[in-house]
Amino acid sequence: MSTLRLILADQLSHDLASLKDCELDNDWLLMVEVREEANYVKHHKKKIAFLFSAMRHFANELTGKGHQLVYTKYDGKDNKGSLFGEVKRLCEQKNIDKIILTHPGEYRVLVEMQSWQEKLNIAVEIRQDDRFLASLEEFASWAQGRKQLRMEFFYREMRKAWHFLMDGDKPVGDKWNFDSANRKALPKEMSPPQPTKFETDAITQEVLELVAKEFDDHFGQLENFHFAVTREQALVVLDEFISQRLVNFGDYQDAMVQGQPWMYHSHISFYLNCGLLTPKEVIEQAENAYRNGDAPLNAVEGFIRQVLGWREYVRGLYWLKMPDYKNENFLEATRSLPKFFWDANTKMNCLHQCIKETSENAYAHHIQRLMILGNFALLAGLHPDEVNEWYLIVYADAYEWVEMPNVTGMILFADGGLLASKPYAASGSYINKMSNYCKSCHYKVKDKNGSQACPFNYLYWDFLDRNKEKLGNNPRLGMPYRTLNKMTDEKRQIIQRDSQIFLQTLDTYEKV
Ligand code: FAD
Ligand code: DLZ
Ligand code: SF4
Repeated sequence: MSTLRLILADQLSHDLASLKDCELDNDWLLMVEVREEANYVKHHKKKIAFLFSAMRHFANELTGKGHQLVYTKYDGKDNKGSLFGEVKRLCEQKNIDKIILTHPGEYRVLVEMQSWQEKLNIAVEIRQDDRFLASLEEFASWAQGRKQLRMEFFYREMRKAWHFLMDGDKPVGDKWNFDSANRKALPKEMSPPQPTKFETDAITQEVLELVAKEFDDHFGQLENFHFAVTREQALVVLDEFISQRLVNFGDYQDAMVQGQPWMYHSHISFYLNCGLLTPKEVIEQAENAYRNGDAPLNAVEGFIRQVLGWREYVRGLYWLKMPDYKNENFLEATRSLPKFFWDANTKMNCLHQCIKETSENAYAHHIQRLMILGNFALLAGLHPDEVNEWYLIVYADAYEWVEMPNVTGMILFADGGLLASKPYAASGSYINKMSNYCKSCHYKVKDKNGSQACPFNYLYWDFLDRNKEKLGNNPRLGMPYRTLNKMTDEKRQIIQRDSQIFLQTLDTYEKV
């Protein structure tokens, strides 16, 4: 009798919970490329290529360590097309009396796994995913009894619990948060370094050909694939971030520059989320850079907050609130996703640039996802289901546990303020301050109304006006609502008229 241990595409870690206590000669490891997972949303071509290549490399490492492993390729002749189908097939072929799994990253996969014991009549053990720094129980106990689940307070607890960036029981620098120093636009003379790129090897080449053939109708470009596909390569990306970019990460964290999709960000979310890097090692390296005098505190604290704070927090929130979280739509948004989210064919230059780069790279940095794409989705009242699906498709780091709280909670305020204390809504002047997109735009960022005016300008006020009943009492929106209330009726009507014309044109799929 032996044990089957299934390893999912985002579980590529040698010290994975379900690999602990594995008996080399007795147990069977299973990794599968399946139609169900690759098509339940039509993932970006680069995302599929990245995961399949990283899976194949990881499988080779495991067999190199002496494991017995069955690997099902996507175009394998007997591929059953689903996780369950492949697990069942192996159970029938080998003498399996137990299945060991690591907790998956998506609720639908967990529900599926929980049905296997009964369906197969074989014992199934689902182990906690201990690659995260907060267990689901720890998050739930932090959340219990709190009216508001603010990330900032969770993050402080995590700093203390793990003793990251602490001097005794005090935060280094005597402050928990250095965000106020992290909102600079990029000076013209500065040019961020190129991202770390890798040549494709024979394994990746084979996967690229497979993806070109099988996923031709999926979003995004496959050309210029340069992601890391092994832990060794992912460590190089991390090293280069720490030595070349971290120093400027804080200052320019919110900056956007046309033609610079990578900026001073780390580009490690792909690797953290699929298991090639661990959050602990990433945080330790960043802290060491500060302690060695190689990076300033605002950069290091800002970076650690993303990984130790936001990343752990959104995971805890997702599992605490699922499955209801999926149906949240506090602002009752109903509009369909505009076609330009797929083809970048819009006269709004900020959106055009961010969608084009997303298509090319399966990546956009945080402030593009939040303040350009997300801000537009919020102001235009796009339906949470469609926005969630789009974000899950287009980014190579997207799994529901991290994508959904960022979309439903952070950008759409669809959870009514569970995650964010106010909607991240902004007019064109914010975008103009933090980027150079407006300089080459068809629309005029300084114009507030009329056919030439930046649509973000009137949509911003129209959004507040439309949602006054639900947002008017939010203490953090006091200022804009006071300004709105002081506007003349005529001004408000002009805002409404411009917004209606714009949104109706959007609905007809005409170019805006
Ligand atoms: P950096 O800017 O260098 O940040 C360092 C790390 O911090 C990231 O690698 C990531 O692991 C973590 N991090 C930063 N912000 C967040 C956050 N808000 N939530 C969780 N982790 C965070 N991140 C994903 O990993 N997958 C997603 O599907 C995803 N969808 C998003 C959707 C929206 C609408 C928004 C606003 C943000 C989303 N993010 C997502 C968070 C963030 O944008 C990405 O983690 C980041 O852009 C990845 O690039 P980077 O590795 O260069 O990050
Ligand atoms: C995203 C994805 C894709 C594209 N393909 C596979 C696959 O073929 N096999 C697999 O095990 N996982 C895949 N995944 C990831 C899953 O859909 C799912 O998001 C995570 O495993 C949840 O933890
Ligand atoms: Fe975007 Fe408005 Fe600036 Fe154009 S003018 S780039 S639409 S913010």
